[in-house]
Formats: sequence, structure tokens, C-alpha cells
Amino acid sequence: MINKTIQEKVFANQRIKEEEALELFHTKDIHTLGRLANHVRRRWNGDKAYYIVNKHINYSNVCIDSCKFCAFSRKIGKEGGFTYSIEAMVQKAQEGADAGAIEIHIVGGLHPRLPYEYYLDLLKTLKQRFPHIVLKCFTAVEISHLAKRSRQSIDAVLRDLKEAGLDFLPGGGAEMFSEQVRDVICPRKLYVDEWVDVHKAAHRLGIPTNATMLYGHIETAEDIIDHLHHIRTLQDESGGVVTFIPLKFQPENTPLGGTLSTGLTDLRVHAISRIYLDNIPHLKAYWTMLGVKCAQTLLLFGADDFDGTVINEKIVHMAGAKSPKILTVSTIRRIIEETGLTPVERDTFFHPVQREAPLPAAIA
Ligand code: V47
Ligand code: SF4
Repeated sequence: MINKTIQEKVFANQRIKEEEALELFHTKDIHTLGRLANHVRRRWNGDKAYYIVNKHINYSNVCIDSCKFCAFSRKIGKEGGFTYSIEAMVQKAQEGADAGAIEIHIVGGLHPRLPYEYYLDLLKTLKQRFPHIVLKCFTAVEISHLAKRSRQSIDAVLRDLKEAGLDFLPGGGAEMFSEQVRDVICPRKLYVDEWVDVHKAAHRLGIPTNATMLYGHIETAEDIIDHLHHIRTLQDESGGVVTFIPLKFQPENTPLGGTLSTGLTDLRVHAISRIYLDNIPHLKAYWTMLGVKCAQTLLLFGADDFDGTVINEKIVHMAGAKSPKILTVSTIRRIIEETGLTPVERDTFFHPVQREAPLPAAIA
């Protein structure tokens, strides 16, 4: 049974404290937890459940870092490493455009040699060729890497990227902010203050961002609440976070290894994120990592966004995810409709999309 005070607070749209969120973590009363999360979800999004026609492109998996949870990265010159030329990226973006994508999500490794101009030219070329497509590119870690490599401030890098065509920052690189966890799973990665600084700088420049949390490895419930606390504080201060995305750790082929989190853990993490992050409009059930069935259920436990068609994601699939490489729009709509919610096609900024022409058959 969940403490009445917590229930009353959530139903009265009041903020819960960290110790209350922690209490929710230990409850066996999953149905009430779901009702609370659903209340917050409905306050923000009514009965709408969103999806987007998008494409993921990874420009390179060459990376100077060696995060223990990563199956994607390769050291420069090693087998399995790839880096796409700008022409190859344009070709991949064209495949997305041909499939009706209105967002391209681009992230990659921390490449030791790719020149700063590559990133600017990439954005400029894609924006010129596909002016109607939103470019959601580069995690805070990549931005920090570019600042170091080009010996400029975060702010200067973001300004250059924005001028070149950057519209939105994805939420990656946050992993788990707790130092004890970070020291084990990604000891060389930037710490919480720097991750937050990149997002604040982006918000100041009018670039909205997402925020993520990698869970299901060595973290405790306290680590999760600590992570959520940093995200809620960031949002109180700068207000530019659009969607929070819990990322379920995929252990296969990674040095960290381990087993997948259970369905109930996935449910708790999403529901508690929705309840605690009362200042972030959207919560994503990222089906690529959760699996389609679990992501569907989470639409009734706090999530309002089903992400999208995704089209050929690599990071998760190289770590053993068994989810499909793509979902068609009719499949996504059927999945949402079965929950009793209303499917709404959105753009990156959550504006509803009215299509003038039908989508190509392969994606429809
Ligand atoms: O930061 C890497 C994660 C992130 C694994 O903003 C893994 O809409 C699970 O930023 N198991 C990058 N996760 C991806 C990212 C993202 C993804 C989806 C949506 C959005 C968005 C952003 O991928 C990394 C890391 O946390 N990751 N390896 C793995 N084995
Ligand atoms: Fe590199 Fe990102 Fe993989 Fe870490 S998660 S090793 S930074 S590609």
C-alpha cells in the first residue's frame, strides 16, 4: 500500500520529495504506482500517445572512450570500426527522407581525428538538402569532446553547430550521475556538472534537449533518485528539457555484462520518473531497448511517447537487443490504439503532424 500522503500529493499535483520517490521504489503496490504515474501523464498529455517518423544514423563508432556498458565503440583502425563520409551520410538521410522521416537522430563515438569542420559540414549539407527535416544530433559528451578538440568553449561550439543547422540535442551521455556508479561503468566520461552545463548552454541558445538515464546495471534505487534529482533541478533552472528517456541497459557483447532488468523494474523506473519529474512534459518508452510489448504496457504507466519508426538503430542492436530494426506507422498506431489512447504523429517539438501525401508503403 502506498503512503496516503504521497498519493494525496500526486493527485493534488504537488511535488514529491526524494525520500518519497525512494519509498515508491520499494512498494509492492504496482497498481497504485501505475495510477499515480498515469495521473501525471494525463495532466501533461491527456489521452494522447505520440510517435514520430524518424531515422537514426550513427556517423562513426570510433571512440577514444571505453565505457563498460558499450558494445558499439571501436578503437581507431580496429576491425569493425566505421566512419561515414558526408556523402554516405547524405545517402542515409535520403533513405530516411524517402521513407517520410521528419527527424534525423545522429550520434556517434568520440572520434580522435575527425575534424571540427566535418561536424559543421555534415549539418550544413543535411540542412541544405533536407530543409524540412529536424536535425537532432550529438550528445552532451560529443559536444564536450568537440569543445576540447577545437579548443573552444561549449557555448562557442553550440553556436557554430546551431548556425550550421543543429535543431535539438538528444539526451545521451547522462548514463547514471552517481559518482560511485560512474567510476565503474564509464570512469572517463564527463561528470554531472559538465553534462548539465552543456544542456544549460543549449537551452540558453534556444536549442531544446532531451535527457536520459541508463538503468538496469549496477545502480541502486538511491542512485536512480539522485539522477532524477539532477534532471529535475536542471529543468527548474533552465526549462529546455522536452522528454526524459530511461534507457534499459542491453548487456550482450559489453564488458560490463549482466542480465536484462525485469519487466517490473522497467515499470517502476518509468512510473517513478513520471511522478518525480513533474516539470518535464514527456516521458519516452523507447521500444528499441524495452521491446515492443513492454513499451506498449508503459504507455499505461506514465509514458506518453513511443518514439518512432527509428529505422536501423545500431547502438542497441550491437548490444544484443532483440527488438525489430524498424516499426511501421500502422504497427505503432495499432499498438497505441490497443491501450485505449489516441495515437498522434508528432514532430520533434511535439507539434501534431498533418501529412498531405500518404507515407511510402515500406513505412506506412
Ligand atoms: O549515452 C550505449 C546508451 C546512449 C548501451 O534523445 C546504451 O531521443 C543501453 O542518446 N544499452 C546514446 N543503452 C543514445 C541516445 C538516445 C537514444 C534514444 C533516444 C534519444 C533521444 C537519445 O545510448 C548513450 C548510452 O546511455 N547506450 N550502450 C547499451 N548497451
Ligand atoms: Fe564511446 Fe559513447 Fe560507447 Fe562511451 S558510450 S564508449 S563514449 S561510443
